[in-house]
Amino acid sequence: MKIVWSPDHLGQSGHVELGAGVIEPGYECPERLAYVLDRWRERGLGEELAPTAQSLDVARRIHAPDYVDFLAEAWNLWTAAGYSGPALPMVWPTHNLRDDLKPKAIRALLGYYSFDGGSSFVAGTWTAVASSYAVALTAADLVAGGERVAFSGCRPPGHHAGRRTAGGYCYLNNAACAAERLRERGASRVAVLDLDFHHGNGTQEIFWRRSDVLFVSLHGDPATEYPFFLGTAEETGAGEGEGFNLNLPMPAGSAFDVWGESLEVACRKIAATGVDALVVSLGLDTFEGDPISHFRLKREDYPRVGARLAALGVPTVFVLEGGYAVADIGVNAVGVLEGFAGV
Ligand code: SP5
Ligand code: ZN
Repeated sequence: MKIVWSPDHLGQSGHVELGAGVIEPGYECPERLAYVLDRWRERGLGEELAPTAQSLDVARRIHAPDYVDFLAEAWNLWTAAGYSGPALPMVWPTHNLRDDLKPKAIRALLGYYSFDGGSSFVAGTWTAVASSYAVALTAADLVAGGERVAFSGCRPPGHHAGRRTAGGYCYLNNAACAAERLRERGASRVAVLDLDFHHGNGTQEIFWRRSDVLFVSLHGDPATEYPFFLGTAEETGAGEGEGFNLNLPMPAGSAFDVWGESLEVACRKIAATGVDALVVSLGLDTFEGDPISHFRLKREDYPRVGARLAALGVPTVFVLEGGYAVADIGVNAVGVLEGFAGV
């Protein structure tokens, strides 16, 4: 198996997030990928590749082009306005405010282009975001070129990023971009299976009206779990996309007996739909030791997940999403991959 990753992820460091009653250091930290790489090497899983140069064309189709331009410029606009320290949004165009009024001030644009205070900007954010995107597209290219499977060591993650909004530590939606690349390289239908603890609201939004990309997500019930405002079972897609969105929310506290059954439902949906390629949004925040999430998967469950996914028999791109029990993320991510490979 091949892993694609870039040292440019290190630019996303020193950022902060707005939590419940606190602004605190980002849970989504550089050590996360270091632990994955350590474990990858320890287990001798295979070759490490740098991403190939990627234009932003796919990002500009998946996202609003002006949003992509904003991500690239946000830090420069912030410092040019005289601010220092991480750039956090503070006003959002929600409910009965107008979301078609595009303000000029950077302190307002941050809210125009986000849905929460989880995705702040520091000097190296854009470099890291662009590298994370290139990592996912490079892995998709490997699979489009005939590899059975490839792993994208993405940082920052992507599945909360919508067409025009950052949030939940995400900026560009790496998994959605990988799916789009697989489509462009000849797959007639692709599934994105989101295994992160949190609902992949961004990916759902992006493919909501599309029948060529099936979105299936296992996650904590939005009644009590982030991102709260999307992810119920009755959301099934619209227009052409009706029937191509499947949400499988589960109560906080769910362990593998419950979660594994949802995985089975998800896999049957994917098999019944018939897809030429699979993108797995691989969050490891389903782990029992995760500090911000509330499922109870154990270390020994992860290889079983990988084995079940391999049984679908579809070329697969894994994309790293969440997972904040930093010292365990490597063992758990590599556990999925080893289960997939049948090691
Ligand atoms: C990619 C991904 O997994 N994003 C998750 C975003 C979750 N954002 C809300 C987290 C709130 C953390 N506050 C916890 C405080 C405990 N001290
Ligand atoms: Zn998550």
